[in-house]
Amino acid sequence: MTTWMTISFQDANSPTMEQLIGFHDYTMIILILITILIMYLMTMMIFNKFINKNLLNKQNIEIIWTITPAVMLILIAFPSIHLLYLTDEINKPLITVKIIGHQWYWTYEYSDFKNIEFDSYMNKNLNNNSFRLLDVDNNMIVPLNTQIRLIITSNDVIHSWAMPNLGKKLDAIPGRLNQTSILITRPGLMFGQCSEICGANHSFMPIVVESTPMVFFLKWVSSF
Ligand SMILES: [Cu+2]
Repeated sequence: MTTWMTISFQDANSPTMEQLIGFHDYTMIILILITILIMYLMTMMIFNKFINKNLLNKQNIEIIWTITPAVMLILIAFPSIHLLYLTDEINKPLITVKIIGHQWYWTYEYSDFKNIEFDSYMNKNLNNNSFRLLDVDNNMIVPLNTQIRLIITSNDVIHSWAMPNLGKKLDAIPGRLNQTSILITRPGLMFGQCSEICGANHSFMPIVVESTPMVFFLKWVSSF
């Protein structure tokens, strides 16, 4: 984790997040260009002598300032909706992880493998290598470059399972199963936090995803 990650996006660890960052940059370019254009026009209005009768009210100019913003909105809306539905896609997952929110910890279930099930609490025993308020005792370990289905629910109040560098944030709602899928393209640790105000210790139920090659994942699975 670097300082830059705390003020902007973290490095993308999944194709979804790469696309989201690309869309953010694309939208920001449009926003900056609009801002510059509007500031230029407003400045020019101040120094305008208003000697041209067609400048403020005429059929042609009204068509221009109606069509242009509409085109700009379409240029933003279409990639946005495309990305939204792409993110929602379940791409033939190989394994399924069930994530259950509790006040105030997470439970992970791997029902594909002889009922692996464990709780994930925030780690309070800090040393020089730990991240305060972000480390947990049991990481959610998943294989690399594999389509993984996430089934997210809650046992008490609404929580939200969020992993910024995968571009995922899904509510954990009691009595309801929410489904999404992830594909992790880089090995290592990923940090996230519960993103729904869920009670007194809301800030103390962090999420750690550990992605590892399939060989090591299967070795971890067989250790249960
Ligand atoms: Cu929570």
